[in-house]
Amino acid sequence: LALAPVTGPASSVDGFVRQFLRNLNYERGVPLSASTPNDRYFAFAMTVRDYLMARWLEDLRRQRVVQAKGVCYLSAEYLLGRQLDNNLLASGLTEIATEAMVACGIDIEELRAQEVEPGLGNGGLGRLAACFIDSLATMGVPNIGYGIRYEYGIFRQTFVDGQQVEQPDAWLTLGSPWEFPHPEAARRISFGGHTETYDDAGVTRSRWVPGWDVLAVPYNYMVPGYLNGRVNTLRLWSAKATDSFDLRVFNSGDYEEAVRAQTFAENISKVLYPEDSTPQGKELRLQQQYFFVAASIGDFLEHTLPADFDIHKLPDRVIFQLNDTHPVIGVPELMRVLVDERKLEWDAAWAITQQCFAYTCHTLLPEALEVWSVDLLGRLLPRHLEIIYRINEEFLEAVRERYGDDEMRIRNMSIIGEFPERSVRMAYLATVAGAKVNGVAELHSQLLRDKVLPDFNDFFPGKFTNVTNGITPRRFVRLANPGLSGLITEAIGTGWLTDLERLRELEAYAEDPQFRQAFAEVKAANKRRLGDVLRARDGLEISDGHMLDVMVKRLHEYKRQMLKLLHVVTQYGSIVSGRVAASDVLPRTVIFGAKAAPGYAMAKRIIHLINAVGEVVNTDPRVEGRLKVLFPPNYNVTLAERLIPAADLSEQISLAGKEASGTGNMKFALNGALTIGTDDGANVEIRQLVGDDNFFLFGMSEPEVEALWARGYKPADFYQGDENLRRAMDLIASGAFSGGDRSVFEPIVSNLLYDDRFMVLADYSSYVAAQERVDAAYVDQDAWTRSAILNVARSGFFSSDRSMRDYIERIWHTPPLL
Ligand code: 26Y
Repeated sequence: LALAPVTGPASSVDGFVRQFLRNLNYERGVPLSASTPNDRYFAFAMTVRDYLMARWLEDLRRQRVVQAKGVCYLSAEYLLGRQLDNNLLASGLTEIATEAMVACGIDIEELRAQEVEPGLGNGGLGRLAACFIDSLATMGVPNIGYGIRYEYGIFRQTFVDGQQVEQPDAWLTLGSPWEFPHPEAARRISFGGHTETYDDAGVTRSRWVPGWDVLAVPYNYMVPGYLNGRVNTLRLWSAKATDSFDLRVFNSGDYEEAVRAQTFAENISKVLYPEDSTPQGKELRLQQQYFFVAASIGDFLEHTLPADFDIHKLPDRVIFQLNDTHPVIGVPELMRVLVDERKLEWDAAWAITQQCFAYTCHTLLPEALEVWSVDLLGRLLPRHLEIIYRINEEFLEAVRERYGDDEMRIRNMSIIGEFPERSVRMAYLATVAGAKVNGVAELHSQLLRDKVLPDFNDFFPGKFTNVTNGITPRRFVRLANPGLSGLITEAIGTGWLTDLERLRELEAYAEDPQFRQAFAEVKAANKRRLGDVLRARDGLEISDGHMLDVMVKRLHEYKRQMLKLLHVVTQYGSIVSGRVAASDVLPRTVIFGAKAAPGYAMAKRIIHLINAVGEVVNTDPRVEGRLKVLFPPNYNVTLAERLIPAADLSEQISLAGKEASGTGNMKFALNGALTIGTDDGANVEIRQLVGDDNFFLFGMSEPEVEALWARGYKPADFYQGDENLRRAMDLIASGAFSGGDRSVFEPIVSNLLYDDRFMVLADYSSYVAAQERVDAAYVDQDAWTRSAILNVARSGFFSSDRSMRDYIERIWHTPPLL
């Protein structure tokens, strides 16, 4: 009786109820009658956990016994979203659990609402990591996801007078039922100090004498596969002061100072940096990176591998996948462990290292490529800097051997950049060290090869490859859109959720009027469901019969929320000036969701403008309610799961050549929204698959963008040359959305007129024309629905299961463990 059952509780309503009550009583220490909703949520979550536990322990055992090659996914971000429904789905418990709550007289919706989503990521990159670990578990591929357990995730966004105000995201205040702390497995992570040489049996070696250290405490999370009885592990590290800090507190005369030192150590995992494109070069961020990467590599080598493992065989056991440059400090770290601790020869260590890492790049913006000043890196990680220098020396030597003393090329390829200060180019280090380098969509990978890293592509033929991103259909179709999922299963049976290409079988149903009607009814129901959520959450109303036009993503100039807004202002202007009768405007609700990095002034001003335009447009009686702009604050995974299934139109309108892939674009297509988009990122592949008739393409292509830049881009010419554009810009400049104050949005207007790095004005006319095609198409609801069905049917390629298969085949060589 004292021991937990090895096989988990019986899969029955009765068994679930008993386990739930047991958890409520014994884990929460409350009787049902006195329990809070949070108590009941915890007990409920723990019950789901209990079912998964035997599987998890079994997988951990199996992976120890089999010693197959696995993937260590190194990512500074995991944007998981809520766990409860996902874990219910994966364990096949949804029905039993629902009935069990009914039997207890508990409202399961109230429990669901208790869960705070762990927002441990900024956007696409973090959500991609979460989709990937879901797919790996579902495919039975051995995987550990390693990352950071930030105490505060991405900030909670509120609006005050239309302007973004950030609130801390204290997601752990009430604890989390999904995490398992393992303080006994804490690892000591060192920083600072200096290096020294010493004589090791006649060989001069270098070693690191660190200045201070912290403890990395692992927290484990279950990553259940979908109905396959497999459970992988996500291991996130939390920083804790070591006893040397405690001793300092105890011994020092300066108690306050000593406590400050302790706080300093624990700050490392305190907060997620909310910037997602312009690295700030902040020391704490480098501390975070080294902290989690050193802990993860050490953990894998010492904890996951057997004690007698022959380290030369490391490449047979693991691939460390670098999610962007954030974990790249792992490269010199593995070298340090192999050379300094395991006493391998440099060349042998380097050969191993080069096989154990692979690097995924997620950007094309030059300002987003991470660099660390040599000064800072040398202060924080002196031994790692030495190692980086030696890697660079040997690399440049090889470059010289190949090309001769081509100093220009050498300077361009050096891992150490000289301007504006001496710094380590992390993307170059990753490229030199990685067995493979991949971009995240076809176009992106091609531009990476040809434009961003052409010298490296030339030097390392075959190193560059593509893996187009994907999304998990479990969360973003099955859970987010139960109506559509039911319809699909009714039509083509089960199986599509783990073999998404089977959605192709829906193509025939696009021609079936009954199916089209059912599909349209699901969309309508999803809109009502979204309406309920927005009303309760934000007091916002969605009008009946409106097309839902949705643009949700981080706020960035390159993503061009301003282009969408100029279209809104154009429509508004034509109504109030009387050029178009309100009754002739197709009713639309435009929904924005976007967080701006707190230090990104222009992005915050654009948020302000969107809210200001919404305020005016939504309340102007001349509009007759036919155009609305909604901007629910704090867009996150939970809101995405409601918004995306309700959308008619998906806005993917970045300047061609700037969005590496996009993944929201895939989620919309798979939920039956039509895309209006540029030929950028994965839009290119979406359009190829769904067909031109089912996609609203506009704007310049990437080569056209390049050509216009080369000719000399003058945005003011486009302003002068297009009456609609002029009117829209003038309306904003006139103070129409700022109570007559012309200064508030002037920086936006003048930036567009005189700089416009992302060519909003150049693509404006093409965009407005495409929106007119959208309007015309939407009038024929039945044809629109047919296109929407074809979008679903032809987007199976965008399952993250397929992405995983591509990684396995092209990069990892880690087959599923059967
Ligand atoms: C260095 C630090 C400031 C930083 C932090 C986060 C830099 C970048 C990021 C996040 C980047 C990101 O989310 N990139 C997006 O990755 C998605 C997944 O591959 C792509 O779909 C998307 O196009 C890309 O912008």
